[in-house]
Amino acid sequence: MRFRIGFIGLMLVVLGLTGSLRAFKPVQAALSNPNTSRIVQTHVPQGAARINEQESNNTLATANPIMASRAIIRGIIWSGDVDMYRIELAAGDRLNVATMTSAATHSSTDTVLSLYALDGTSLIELDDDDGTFGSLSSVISSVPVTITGTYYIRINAFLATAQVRYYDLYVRIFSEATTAEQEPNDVVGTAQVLPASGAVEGSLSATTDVDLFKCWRYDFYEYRL
Ligand SMILES: [Ca+2]
Ligand SMILES: [Ca+2]
Ligand SMILES: [Ca+2]
Ligand SMILES: [Ca+2]
Repeated sequence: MRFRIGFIGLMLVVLGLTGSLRAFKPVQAALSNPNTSRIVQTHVPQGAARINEQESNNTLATANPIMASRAIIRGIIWSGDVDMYRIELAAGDRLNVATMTSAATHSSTDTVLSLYALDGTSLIELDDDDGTFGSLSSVISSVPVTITGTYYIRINAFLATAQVRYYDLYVRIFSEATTAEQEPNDVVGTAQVLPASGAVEGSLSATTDVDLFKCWRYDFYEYRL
C-alpha cells in the first residue's frame, strides 16, 4: 500500500514553530517576491509567515490571502463565524493545512477544515477530527495540485453556535519531489533523515512495519498506520 507522508513534514514544521510564536503580522504585511510567480514572504523566522486573520472573511470575495508557502494564521471563530482563506497553488504542488486548537480557551476546540477548488465551490477535501493539535482539530494532508490557480480554505466550528478562541491554521506547500523511503528505518538508530522538502513517500510492508524519521531539531517522528 502506497501512501504519502508529507504530513510528517508539516508536523515537524509545526513542532519547530510552536515554541517560537511571537508577533503576528497583518495579512497585508506579508512580503511578496517579485521574482517568482508565487508570492512568498521573506525574512520570516524559520521560514513561516505569522499573520492574523482579518474579518470580515466569511465569503469567497473577502477570503484572506495566504501569501506564503509556509504560514501560521491565528484566528478566532465567533458564534456563527466562517473564516475563508485563499492561496495560490501551482500544478505539481501538494498542500498541507491543519488547525491547532489546543490553545482555545473558549468554548470549543472542534474545527472543520475544507479545501475548495478554483471555483470556490467544488469541495476537494473536508476533514473534521483528524488533527492532532487539539481535541477534534482538523488536518488536510498532502493534497496533490494538478491545476495552477487560486484555491480556498474554509474553517468553521463543528457546531454553528460554538466559538473557537483561538486557533492557528498551519499551512505548508510542498513544491519539491518526494524522497523515497529507505528501509530499514524501524528503530531510532536507523531513522531516515527527512529531506529539506519535508516529504517522503513510502510504504508499510507489514502490519508490524514502523517507519521512523528524524530532522535537524527533533530526534524522530514515527508514522504508523
Ligand atoms: Ca474569524
Ligand atoms: Ca470570518
Ligand atoms: Ca473537528
Ligand atoms: Ca520500516
